[in-house]
Amino acid sequence: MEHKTKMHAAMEGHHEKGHEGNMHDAKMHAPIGAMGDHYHRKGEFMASVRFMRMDMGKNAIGSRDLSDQEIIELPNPFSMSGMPAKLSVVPENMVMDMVMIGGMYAPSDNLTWMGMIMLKDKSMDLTTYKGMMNRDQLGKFSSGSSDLSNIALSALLRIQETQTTRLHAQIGIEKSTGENSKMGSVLTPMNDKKEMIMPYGMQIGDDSVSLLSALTYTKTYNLWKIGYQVNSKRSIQKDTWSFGNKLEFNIWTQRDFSKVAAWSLRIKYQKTDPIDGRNVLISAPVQTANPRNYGGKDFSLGFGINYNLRLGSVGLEFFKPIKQNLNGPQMKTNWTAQMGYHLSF
Ligand SMILES: [Cu+2]
Repeated sequence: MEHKTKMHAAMEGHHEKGHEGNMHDAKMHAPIGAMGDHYHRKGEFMASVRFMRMDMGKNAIGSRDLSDQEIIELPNPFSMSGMPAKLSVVPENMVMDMVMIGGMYAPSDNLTWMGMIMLKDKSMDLTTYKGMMNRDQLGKFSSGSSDLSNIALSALLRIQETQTTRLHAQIGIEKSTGENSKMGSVLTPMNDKKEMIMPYGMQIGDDSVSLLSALTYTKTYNLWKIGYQVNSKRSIQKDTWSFGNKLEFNIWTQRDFSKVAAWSLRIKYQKTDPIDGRNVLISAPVQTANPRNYGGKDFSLGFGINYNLRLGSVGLEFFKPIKQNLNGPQMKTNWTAQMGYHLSF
């Protein structure tokens, strides 16, 4: 402990008042993917940056896997002139990268402000099949979008705190700032290239305002910590459509395995509604053009590590779905990874 810098000591002291024997405590922050998991002491600031990657691929309806051949037998709900009667373009895989830059400040022990800026990059590979007759594969193409996506501001309110437990609520507003009708180049089932508005899932924003709310409880048992969080994001104002409302339950446990490091295990249950509303210009013989083919329920399991540096701390977390129940034909999530850095002062 003698090597500790003044700032490091001050920061940990603030975080863990009354835990003199536990100054080097890597579990003071929840697994890196959990948001709004802690509040601060009066006068403290925290800056953080997180990177997330989500990898999706293979299609399913509910929890039943679908081949491309099964997908192109499904009806195309948009019967515009010249459009095939069946789905003809199949999403094969998608990668979403996200950067989150966050700041926290506590004007009092009972209130912490938390602000966040999110940037997203989405890319997808698709296969196009002939619209009718023998349904041969015509080719593959990719599309992508990238932008500042959301800005959020929340208040974290301390409800109850003891030597070993903390209970707090979050209430906040999130504004979607990313474009909601970006164009992309598509290989059509007529075997030509066409510029079209990309389907909902490839849009960075939905131009909506959402209400964020959460309740978090943590309890420390010496080397162990257990956390529970329920959080939701609900759209309260939208343009013509918005991404579905979300409800999430989290339970995590963390254990110190050295003076500066802790591992974590997190179980997450998430329920996402289909897209609300519609942009009539988004119509193509692809599953992602149908607002009902979004959302579902999934259970996933995450493993993570938090590590305290001399200045700040780093976290890593890897998630794998255990069970997914998807609304309509959709790509499944393969895995999600997050890494981040926190600095309090
Ligand atoms: Cu913080």
